[in-house]
Amino acid sequence: MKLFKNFLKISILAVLFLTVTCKNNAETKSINEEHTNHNKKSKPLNMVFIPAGVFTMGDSSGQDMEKPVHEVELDAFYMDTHEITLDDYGKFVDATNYVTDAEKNGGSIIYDGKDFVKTEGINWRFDGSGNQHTEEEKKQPVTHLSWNDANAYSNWIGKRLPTEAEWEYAARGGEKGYKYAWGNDLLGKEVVANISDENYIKLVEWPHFESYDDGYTMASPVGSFAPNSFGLYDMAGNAWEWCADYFDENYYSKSPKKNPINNEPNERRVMRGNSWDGRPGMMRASRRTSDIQSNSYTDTGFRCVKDAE
Ligand SMILES: [Ca+2]
Ligand SMILES: [Ca+2]
Repeated sequence: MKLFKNFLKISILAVLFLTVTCKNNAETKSINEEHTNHNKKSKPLNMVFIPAGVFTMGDSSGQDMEKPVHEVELDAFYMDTHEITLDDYGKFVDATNYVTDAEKNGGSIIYDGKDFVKTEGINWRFDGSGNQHTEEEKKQPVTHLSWNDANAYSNWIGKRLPTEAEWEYAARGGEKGYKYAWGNDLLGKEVVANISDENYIKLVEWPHFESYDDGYTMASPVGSFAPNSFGLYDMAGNAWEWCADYFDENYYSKSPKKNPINNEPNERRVMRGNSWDGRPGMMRASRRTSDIQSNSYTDTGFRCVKDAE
């Protein structure tokens, strides 16, 4: 009888142990594990799954507009692994005969050898120096696009521009919430992104990162550097990326916690991620900027997102 009682005790303890262990495993499944597991199953082509989650948006050591630092909760979504390329945008224009704002509004801004100036005839088919892109450059990010042009492509392909919060959450790479797409340290000598480097200073007198050579004066083919921990490329540098929100520098003091997007109309839209024109500190995932939504520049492009079902 005593033997049976002991057996019963051990059995009950074993069941309790297994129940608690299983429960803990379920609870501790991380955002990044969820990201990896989902991506193994299914996802839209050239997109990655970004799981629902809560993250800390903004930076107390950043610009005033990056404050107050606040918690944001987002639903899951898919994000393009790469910036939209010249190849991608060419397919859209071929299919729709879409005319960009630069073509309607007197050109776009390029470096003319002395300065960055708006130049008649420049549009998405041209590089940052005003040369027509070659066939070999088709994997570079499409630029010289306004927010309107980016939004038109996104609608055509059945996706949308990311909200500013989605963009920052994705750039920070998961539960660790990195300060930069590549991690928390400013930057060492390891080449991790296309920024203003030793090549750029040869072209233009501009603050750059000394002794850092990423190999590119202006745009690089998308995905030329390591991805962040969500598998997203060029979330720091290469091309600036338009986001869906209207820009408001005070938005963080009034934004809702869940799925924020500033839909209060004004003429400016959010841009994120900086470009080949920016120094390392400017690559902070939380850093915000904006422009008039019909303006285009030599280093401004975009990528799309899609709701996860
Ligand atoms: Ca560079
Ligand atoms: Ca970028």
